[in-house]
Amino acid sequence: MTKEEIIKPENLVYRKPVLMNDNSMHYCPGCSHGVVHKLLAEVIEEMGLEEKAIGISPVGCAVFIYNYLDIDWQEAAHGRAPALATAIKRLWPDRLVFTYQGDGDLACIGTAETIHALNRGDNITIIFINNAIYGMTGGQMAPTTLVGMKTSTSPYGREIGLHGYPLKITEIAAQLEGTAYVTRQSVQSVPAIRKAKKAIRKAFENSMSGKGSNLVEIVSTCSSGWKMTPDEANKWMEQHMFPFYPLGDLKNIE
Ligand SMILES: Cc1ncc(C[n+]2csc(CCOP(=O)(O)OP(=O)(O)O)c2C)c(N)n1
Ligand code: SF4
Repeated sequence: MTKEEIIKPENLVYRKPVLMNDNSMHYCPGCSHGVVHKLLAEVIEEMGLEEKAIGISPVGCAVFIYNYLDIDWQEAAHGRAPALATAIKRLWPDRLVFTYQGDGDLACIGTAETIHALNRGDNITIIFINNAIYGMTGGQMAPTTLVGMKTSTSPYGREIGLHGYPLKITEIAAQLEGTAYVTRQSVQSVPAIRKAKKAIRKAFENSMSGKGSNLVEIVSTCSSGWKMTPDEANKWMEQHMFPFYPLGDLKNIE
């Protein structure tokens, strides 16, 4: 009897996406990165784009994303992923080209690349993981760090007078002529994960049909950097991140 015959479709509750290989992920327990990786794999498979997807991997905790999803990847220097995505999409217009970036990568080191790539309206998607700090390097303050939030470089909390205001780069992206779809999602619960998956699918469909550039922000947790348990981090995110970074579509050009 084959595996397919043993696992009858009516009995199947969950199947790991084929694009996700068996390598153990290096993320901390409760980290949002792994959930988003799974959604990317599911959407790419469901769209039948396994052979057409090219991801640009970030510098940050998700630097090894290419070890987990079996699609084509190109590594970019810190912050430069959107510029690289532009080049790749122009060379291969029939490919699904997306970047995967943290907030330090996208909203600080690569602010210029992010804004100009989105404003050019190239048919790319940016997946933006906003955990409000620099996770990989030890939880330093990022442009997205909330006012009053303690980090390793703002031990008394972010102060507006000293550090300025948190940057809502997704709101800026929604103002740009080149963007087609700009949305902010999260992955801390089953309903949230379903919505995030739909958002990624829409962005990828736009990228393939030539509607313009797309930004999907995922408000995320960094349990290690925030020094919380995974459960505490999810609750903290809901209480503190969501009021400042409200979820939902900011722009959707049909
Ligand atoms: C130009 C440059 N500046 C700084 C670094 C060091 N660096 C590597 S990862 C990282 C933080 C990444 O944070 P983020 O993009 O928010 O991703 P996360 O780790 O939180 O997922 C930094 C500052 C670098 N590699 N290159
Ligand atoms: S340090 Fe933060 S972002 Fe990095 S793997 Fe751990 S929880 Fe995830």
